[in-house]
Amino acid sequence: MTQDNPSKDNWGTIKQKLIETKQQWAKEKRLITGTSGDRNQERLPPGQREVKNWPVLDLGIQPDIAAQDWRLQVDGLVKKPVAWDWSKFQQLPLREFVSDIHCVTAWSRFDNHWQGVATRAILDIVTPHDQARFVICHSYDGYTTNLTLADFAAEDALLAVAWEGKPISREHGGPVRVVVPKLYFWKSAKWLKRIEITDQDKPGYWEVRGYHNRGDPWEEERYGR
Ligand SMILES: Nc1nc2c(c(=O)[nH]1)N[C@H]1C(S)=C(S)[C@@H](COP(=O)(O)O)O[C@H]1N2
Ligand SMILES: [Mo]
Repeated sequence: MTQDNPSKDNWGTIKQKLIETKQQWAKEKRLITGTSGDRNQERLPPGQREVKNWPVLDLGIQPDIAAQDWRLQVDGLVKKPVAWDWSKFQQLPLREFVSDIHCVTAWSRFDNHWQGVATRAILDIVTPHDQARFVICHSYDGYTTNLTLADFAAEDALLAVAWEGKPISREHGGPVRVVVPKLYFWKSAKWLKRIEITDQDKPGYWEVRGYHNRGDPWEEERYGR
């Protein structure tokens, strides 16, 4: 990859190359160490290295959503679908969370302090039907990612509004992004727009491009099904 500082009009091309590179990694099964880690013994999952900064990864679009235009829809197989605007969303209970980030491109970042709404609190409000098994997250940049309802409902999963005491920046997916710490970070949708609860799995942006359907870092579920 080039060390040059790309000019603004090169940005789309550069990001396209990044997407192609990541797709190529899936084909070549890059970074696979072939081991599984013990999440109770080691902090770093297999094949990962710790970084102190927080890298930005996206598809070349960083949506800029004004508070008055922002909506979050939660729908599908639920008893009470909702469409919150910013002021309604503010009324949900905020909690503090601390967790590590593990990106499939091999960087991990420890001890991120988040503030946000527990995904369980969201599910309690909308109340999924008994047939519900999957959650599809849809974002303002067109990105999607799929999770099982159980993974989405993990006790440490949240819709984050703040990181290290400050509102989530636009580049990191603000105003609201998902954080599911137990899975690779591509499962954590930035610029969240819609949470679809379904009985059918729908592989998302990276999942249809060779990335693993579940993405557990400790099992090194980087690629494949
Ligand atoms: N909406 C959206 N969410 C996304 C992505 C994206 O391109 N669009 N990229 C994913 C990937 S591959 C990663 S590693 C993380 C990166 O989040 P960060 O830029 O805050 O580090 O967001 C995930 N969520
Ligand atoms: Mo990623």
